[in-house]
Amino acid sequence: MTQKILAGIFASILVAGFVFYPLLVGSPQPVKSLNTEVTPTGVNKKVTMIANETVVQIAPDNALHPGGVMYNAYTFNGTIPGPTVGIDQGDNLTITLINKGKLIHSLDFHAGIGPSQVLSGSVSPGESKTWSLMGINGGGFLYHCGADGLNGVWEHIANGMYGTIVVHPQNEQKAKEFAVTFSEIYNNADPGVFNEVNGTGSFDIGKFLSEDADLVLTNGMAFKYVPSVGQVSKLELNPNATVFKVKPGEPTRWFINNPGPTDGVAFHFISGQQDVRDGFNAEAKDYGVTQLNDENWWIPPGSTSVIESTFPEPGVYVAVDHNMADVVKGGAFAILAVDNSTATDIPDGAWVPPKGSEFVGGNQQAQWVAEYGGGQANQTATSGSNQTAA
Ligand SMILES: [Cu+2]
Repeated sequence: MTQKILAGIFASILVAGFVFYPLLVGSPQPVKSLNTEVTPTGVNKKVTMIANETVVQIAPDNALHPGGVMYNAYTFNGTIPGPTVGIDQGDNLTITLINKGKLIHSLDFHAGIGPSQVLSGSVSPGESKTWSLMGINGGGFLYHCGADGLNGVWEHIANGMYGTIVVHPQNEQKAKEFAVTFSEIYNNADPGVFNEVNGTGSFDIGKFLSEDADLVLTNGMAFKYVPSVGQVSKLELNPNATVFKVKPGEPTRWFINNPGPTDGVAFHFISGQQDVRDGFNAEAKDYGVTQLNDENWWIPPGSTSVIESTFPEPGVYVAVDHNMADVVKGGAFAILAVDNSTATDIPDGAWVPPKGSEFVGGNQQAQWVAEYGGGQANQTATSGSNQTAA
């Protein structure tokens, strides 16, 4: 009997040894998760995200919204959306979340796997948190505030706390890249689409629960990239709009992010078709091939789709959320295919830190243009470790 007990104890120690072996000797290399095995690149990029409550303009002054629309937003780094973060497959990303606001905020990075990598946990006003995640699977992913342990997460997302993180896969093909986030606003100061808004608004939970959005933003503003509609009878939508520019026939890649908070995006290029590159390929080194030559791709809330396309003829193309109510609310952007487009003519808010570069995101777009304005923007730049963006 004693021998059986002793044998049982030894067997338990042996099993425990196997179970805890990785903890005792450190993580084995390469890193495996789900269907992907990736060898770490050794590159450690750093990004700082500052959470705050900020008034921002979310619609231009036009006939639909006389005087424009101001809103009591919640933001990362002062803008809706927060900065687009870019890393390569196998890179380590160290994130510091600093809470300069009056409310509890947090972060949830869909690019990671496991709570220790994905979630910051609640960060109180005046406090900060630093943690790391590894980019195992390539793709575009949403990040967003999770409020205080999900308590109020709907309001923090509805108020603007989200952004895109791109994990460039190992075998990613070169293309001109853009990030565009479609999102809804539920504004208690907005009496309706065609009425003047009564001052600076805030989150309207009644409109939110009945899915009655006032605006659809593209990178933080309705009609941000749409100067006007109408060929014969013209309606000015945004005199300050910049449009996307591409060369005719040039490969382009679009990270279309939909944080919601509740509505999907029926994404379509007018006069174009698109390849949907969601997921990951069998070798786990490139984007998947979900649909080729697709006309319209449904992006549910909480998701980023990777869309590739070329625009063969010179001229104007328009990307829309093909739900027409969402077009009225601002969910569209214009693309001009023109020979004099350059590699660095990326509109405000749409820049993606390129693969193999030292850039992480944040406020680095001007620095990137200064370094690569000669047309080398999508070429591989110097890789390094400990790259930082605020
Ligand atoms: Cu928050």
